[in-house]
Amino acid sequence: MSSPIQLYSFIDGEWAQGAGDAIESRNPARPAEVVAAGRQADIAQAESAIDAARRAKQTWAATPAHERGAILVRAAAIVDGAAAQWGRELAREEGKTAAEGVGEVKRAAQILRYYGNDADRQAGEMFSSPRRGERILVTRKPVGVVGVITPFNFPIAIPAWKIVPALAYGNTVVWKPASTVPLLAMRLAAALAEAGLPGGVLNLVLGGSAVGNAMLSHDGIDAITFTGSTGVGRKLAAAAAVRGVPIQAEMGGKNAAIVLGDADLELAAEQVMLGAFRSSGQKCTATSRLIVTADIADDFIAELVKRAATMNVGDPLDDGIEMGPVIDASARESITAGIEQALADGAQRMCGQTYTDGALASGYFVAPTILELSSGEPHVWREELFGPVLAVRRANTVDEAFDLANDSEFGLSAAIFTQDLTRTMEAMDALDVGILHVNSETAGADPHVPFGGAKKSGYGPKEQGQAAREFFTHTTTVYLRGGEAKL
Ligand code: UN1
Repeated sequence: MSSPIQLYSFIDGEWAQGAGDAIESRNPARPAEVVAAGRQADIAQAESAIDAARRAKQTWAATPAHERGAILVRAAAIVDGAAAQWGRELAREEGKTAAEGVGEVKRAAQILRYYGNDADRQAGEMFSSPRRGERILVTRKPVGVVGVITPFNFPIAIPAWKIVPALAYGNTVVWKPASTVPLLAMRLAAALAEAGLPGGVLNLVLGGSAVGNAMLSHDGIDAITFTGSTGVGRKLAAAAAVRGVPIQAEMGGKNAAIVLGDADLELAAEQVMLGAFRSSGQKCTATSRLIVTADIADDFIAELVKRAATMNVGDPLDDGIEMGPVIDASARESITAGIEQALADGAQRMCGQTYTDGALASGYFVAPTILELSSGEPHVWREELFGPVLAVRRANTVDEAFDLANDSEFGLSAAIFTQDLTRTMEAMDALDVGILHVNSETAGADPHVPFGGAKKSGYGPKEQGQAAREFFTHTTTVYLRGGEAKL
């Protein structure tokens, strides 16, 4: 067992020993193993990080977009080069498989490259004017200091897709990552520092909710971007509204995959498995509900149960492992309690035993679980368990399948499996979601297109692509007119 890696915050361009309580991350597959350890920042350090970001903001905003972008592209190369090592560290700290961890680090590099190259593409817009001799320009400026609060489940990709556009468009950042994944946060900050990001432009503050609250109540923060639980997101949104600070909050999902009778069932089974169980179901875009038409239901459910029951669950760093643990003991407890509640409500467990001995019992493992519901067993159908649990219902008609999919307060993503163009086009209209996949799993997101949910999955503007530019900049509309020519 290697000794724990020392943790630091990164404030005003310096690595800083925290002055607050202890912080450590543990390997969720082997909870006795400490991955990284150090001290949290205290409130005074969080405030000095905000001050540093404020001092840096004018110079960074005035730095040509080409130069800002070049730093991000350099950081992309550093992150790419470290993908094999950091991906395994990610798997060790968060619990997703090493292949997913390496893929996630490469995705962070892709995000750095995309925004590094996008920064100088478009500086605003120009319109004609109803008045002679005039043009109307819409220029874009950074909003200022952005507070970034990120979750555990994508320890480097989600921070990248918030921090990188914020920086590309000229903002400075104060970032509080989830306290379970501080090592990967340090890695991303180090890559940006090594790439030449000036001091104070990105400040990493390790800590718990006290640090988040300090950011929320500080006048120096001009905007907040958050991804995490619905409960926390709503509290942050309320607090930001009181202070008049713009907020972007990505929250829960209860995403449905719909499988129609004419679908390519081999493809559908493969994709539903990936959507439900990759990252142990810990994605806001994971497939947690399956709606299958009655004509194929018996065979399709049996096929999924066969695949889930034989999945290779274990230490994410071992070869051939398909699913690792969930993040910590409280996640395992709440997911297990959700399964018990579903069974008490009348759901039928098709697969997913409880691990009672060996490494799977001592690590935070939850077996891939499929529950068939006879009607709307309320808890498991509506609440996001954020674990490897798939709730299945049968539909007699396509319309009923669409109604069941919409039967949720969330509307992040959905998937439909069919070969029928007409049904696909109906689904595009009928399904109330921010992201719709046709014949692919409910998870996944590209940096150049909007990401975010309908209904209560999100609050405020969406992320990524042009949507990111909208959130991280504000516009000045300039009525531009000359005078009488003198020369
Ligand atoms: C993905 O589906 O690959 O927290 C990304 C989450 C989402 C990101 C999903 N904000 O899971």
